[in-house]
Amino acid sequence: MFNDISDVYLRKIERYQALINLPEVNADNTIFDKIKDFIDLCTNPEFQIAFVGTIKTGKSTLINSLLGHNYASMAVTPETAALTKFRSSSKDYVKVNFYSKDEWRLLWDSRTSGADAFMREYNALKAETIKDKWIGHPPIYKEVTNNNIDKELSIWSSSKYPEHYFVKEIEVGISTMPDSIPKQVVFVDTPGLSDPVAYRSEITKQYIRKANAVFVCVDSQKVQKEEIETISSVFSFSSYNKEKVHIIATHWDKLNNPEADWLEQKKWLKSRLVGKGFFDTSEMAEENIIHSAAHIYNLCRDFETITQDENITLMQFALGMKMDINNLKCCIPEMKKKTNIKYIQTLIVEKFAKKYEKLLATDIEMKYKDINYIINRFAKERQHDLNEMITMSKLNIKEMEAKVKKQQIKHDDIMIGAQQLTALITEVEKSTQKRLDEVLSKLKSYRQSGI
Ligand SMILES: Nc1nc2c(ncn2[C@@H]2O[C@H](COP(=O)(O)OP(=O)(O)O)[C@@H](O)[C@H]2O)c(=O)[nH]1
Ligand SMILES: [Mg+2]
Repeated sequence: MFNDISDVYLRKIERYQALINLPEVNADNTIFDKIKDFIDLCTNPEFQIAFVGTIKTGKSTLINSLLGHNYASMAVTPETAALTKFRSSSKDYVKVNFYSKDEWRLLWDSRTSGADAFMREYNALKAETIKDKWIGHPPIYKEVTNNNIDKELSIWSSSKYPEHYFVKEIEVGISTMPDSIPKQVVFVDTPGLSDPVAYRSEITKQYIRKANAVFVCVDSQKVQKEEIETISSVFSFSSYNKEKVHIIATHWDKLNNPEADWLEQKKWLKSRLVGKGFFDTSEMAEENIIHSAAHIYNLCRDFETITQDENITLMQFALGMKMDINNLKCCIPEMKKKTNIKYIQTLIVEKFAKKYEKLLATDIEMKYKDINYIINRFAKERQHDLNEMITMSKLNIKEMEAKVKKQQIKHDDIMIGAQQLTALITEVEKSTQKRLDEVLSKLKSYRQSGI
C-alpha cells in the first residue's frame, strides 16, 4: 500500500522536479521559439513575402519578374539551396551568411533516405575539402554593381559550386527596385519544401510560419495530389492567417489551351482548396488562386537581348494566343498582360507594400497576445502542480521522508524552484512588453518620417 502511494508521489515529484527545473523549463521549445521569433520580429521589423513550393516550380523565375531583372538563378539543373532574401536598398550588395558548426551537424544528421543524389553531388564537387573554410565563417558583405548581382549570387547559391552547401542565407540589396516596394518588404526565395536534407526543408517551414505573406508556386501542368499536399502543408503552417496564403499556378503558358484550361483548373482547385485546413471561403480562394507565366513575361521584358531560341518560345506563345506573329514586337504589351505578372505586382503593392506597417503592427500584437496566453497557461499549469505538490508533501511528510531523502528533494528546493519560475515568467513578460513598446514606437516613427 505504502509503496503504491509513495510511487505515485515519487512519480509526481519526478514530474514536478522536471517542471520546475529551470533548464527543463528552457526545454519547452514552443515558448522559447516563439519568444525568439517575436524578439527577432521586434528588433528587425521586416514584412516577409516567402515564395515556396517544390523544386523547379518557378519560384525564382517569378521573383525575377517581380524584381524587374533576372537576379535569382533559374538554370535547369541548379536549384536554390540557400534561402535568399531580396530587398530594396540604396546600394547593390550581396551578403552571405554561413552555417555554424552546430547548425551544420544538425543539417548533416538530417539527411533522409532520399539524400543519395545530394551525397553524390556533394562528393563530386569535393565539397568536403572546402568545408572547414566555410563552416562558421563570418558573414561576407560585398557591394557589387547591379549588373553583377546575378553572377555574385550564383557563386553562393548555385549547385554548380561547392560553396553553396555551406551557405545558410543570402541577402541581396537592389538599388533599382520600384519605389512602391519599401525597403522593409522582403522577397524570400526558399529552398524546396521536399528537400532530401530535412534541415533545409525545416528552414523553409519555419519561414512559412514567420512570413507575412506566402506565395506557393505549383506547376499548372501538374497540379495533382502531390501539389495539393504541398499546399496543405503550407496551410498547416499558416493556420492562424490563411489569407496570407496565395497559390500561384506557374507555367500557365504551357497548358494546351491556357485560357480555357485554366478556367477548368481554377474551378477544380477551388473545389479542393476551400474548407477545413484550406481557405475559409470560396471568395478567398477565388482571390488568392492566381495563374502566372513569369518566364514569358521575362522574355517580353528582355525582348531586345533574348536569344533566337527564346524568340521562338515567344513566337510559339503568341501563335497559341492567336496574335500576329509577323510583328512580334507589337505583341509584347498584349503578351505581357496575358502573363498576369502585372496583376501580381499590383496585388503585392496594394495588399501588402502600402499597408505593411499596419500589417506588421497587427502581426506583432497577435504574436504578443499568443505568447502572453501561452505563458499564462504555462504559469497556471505549473502553479497548480506546485500547489498540489506542496500540499501533498506537507500532509504526508512523514511517509515521504524516506523517499524524499533518497531523491534528495527538499520542500525548500521546490519552493525555490517555484520562486525562480515565477521570476522567469515575470521577466519574460516584462521584456516582451518592453519590446512591443519599442517596436510600436519604432513603427510610429517610420510612419512619421514617411519611410
Ligand atoms: N514556360 C514557362 N517556364 C517557366 C515558368 N516559370 C518557370 N519556368 C521555367 O521552369 C524552370 C524552373 O524555374 P525556376 O524558377 O528555376 O524554379 P524554382 O526551382 O522553383 O526556383 C526554368 O527553366 C524556368 O525557365 C513559366 O511560367 N512558364
Ligand atoms: Mg529557384
